[in-house]
Amino acid sequence: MRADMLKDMAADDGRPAWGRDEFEAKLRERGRSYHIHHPFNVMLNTGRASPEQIRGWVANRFYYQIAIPVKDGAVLANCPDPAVRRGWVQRILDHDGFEYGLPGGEKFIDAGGIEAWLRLGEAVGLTRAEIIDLRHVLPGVRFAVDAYVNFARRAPWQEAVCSSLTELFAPEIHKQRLATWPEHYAWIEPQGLAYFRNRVSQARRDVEQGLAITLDHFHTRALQQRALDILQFKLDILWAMNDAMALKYGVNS
Ligand code: AHQ
Repeated sequence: MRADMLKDMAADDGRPAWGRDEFEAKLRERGRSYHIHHPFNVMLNTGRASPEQIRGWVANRFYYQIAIPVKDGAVLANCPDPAVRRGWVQRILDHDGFEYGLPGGEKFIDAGGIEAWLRLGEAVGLTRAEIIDLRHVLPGVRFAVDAYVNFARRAPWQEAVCSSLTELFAPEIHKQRLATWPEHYAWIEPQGLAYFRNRVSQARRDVEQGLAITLDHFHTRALQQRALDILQFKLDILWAMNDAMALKYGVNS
């Protein structure tokens, strides 16, 4: 968005800004369009998905997972504040992993979330090669994910931060998978679900920083509406990914 348009939006449009708590409540209200409610996800988490539908979901969501560190790198590149970057960089480590030397020459290695997602893929019967070469990624998934990365590259870094706030609703969806998949999909080795276990706490930590920045930065009524529109844009990205998968793999009723 052009600077002059942002300036206009920053101008008070006459309506008073919402208080902090009310603004947060308005953001949380958007959870009603979170993809936990998408028919494809409801099928997954109520045990009605076939192995082929689960494999399709894992292979397509891999494209989203590998985009996250690239998106977060764009936020870091656009953000001039070292204190913000210090918190935000953790997201890249969560996904790409990290290692550091220990006294005595040993190394501590955290393989990261993308590796955990590959292990989920193997646990549902995909090969690492067919996940990594993206052969299963659908056009609608690719375009939705690319829209997210390109938004983060071009938008003011505070808007990219705001777009990550779909994670307000993420702990619930990860906990739902952990509560239902072992019972419904006993054929998936339990250690394949490690990614979801790790994300429950990581998402909560992400949201602490992302929500604080959003509540601070979007301080006029017009900017608060902009924040809601950005959150809806990202909710639509997650929804569109599920639409593409539902069309390709079907939704068992
Ligand atoms: O595994 C997910 C993840 O690492 C992230 C990062 C975050 C962002 O920066 O936009 N959003 C997100 C999400 C992950 N998993 C999704 C899921 O349904 O498993 C949820 C998604 C999100 O809510 O945005």
